[in-house]
Amino acid sequence: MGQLLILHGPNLNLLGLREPGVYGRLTLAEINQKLEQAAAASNLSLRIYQSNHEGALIDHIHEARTWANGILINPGAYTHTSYALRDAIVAVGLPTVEVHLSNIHAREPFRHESKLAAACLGQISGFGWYSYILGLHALRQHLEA
Ligand code: CA2
Repeated sequence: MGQLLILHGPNLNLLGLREPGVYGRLTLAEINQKLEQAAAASNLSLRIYQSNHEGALIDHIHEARTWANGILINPGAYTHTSYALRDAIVAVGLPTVEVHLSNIHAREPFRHESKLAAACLGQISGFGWYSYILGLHALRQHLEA
């Protein structure tokens, strides 16, 4: 049994409503439902949050120190800018996987760099909603090993 923090960053609350060609047709609630199904099958429990605010995301990472075994995060555009999120991940020391719906390396040059990736176990990018499921399994495997 493990407990994971699932964090969705800015604008991901709009999933399914706009830009389905880039981010897919599923809403955030539908992605969360798929995560819950995958977690139940793997004997994991999840606490899931979305925020459009960098500080709120950092607060969730800090709190995770007291209860979580790992973190799965889609930092949205903060991926490319936030040294503060990277520092928070390093500070709590929890195994963290970075996920993206789109393949950030095949998009605009500013999306090719992640400020967080080096602080994470790894990065999964480009598989749509399934990136989250791959990330969850990667964390589970890490926790079991
Ligand atoms: O591909 C991803 O998961 C991203 O993290 C999504 C971010 C983007 O800034 C990253 O470079 C890659 C953007 C999320 C925006 O979500 C929207 C959803 C619906 C409509 C518009 C934006």
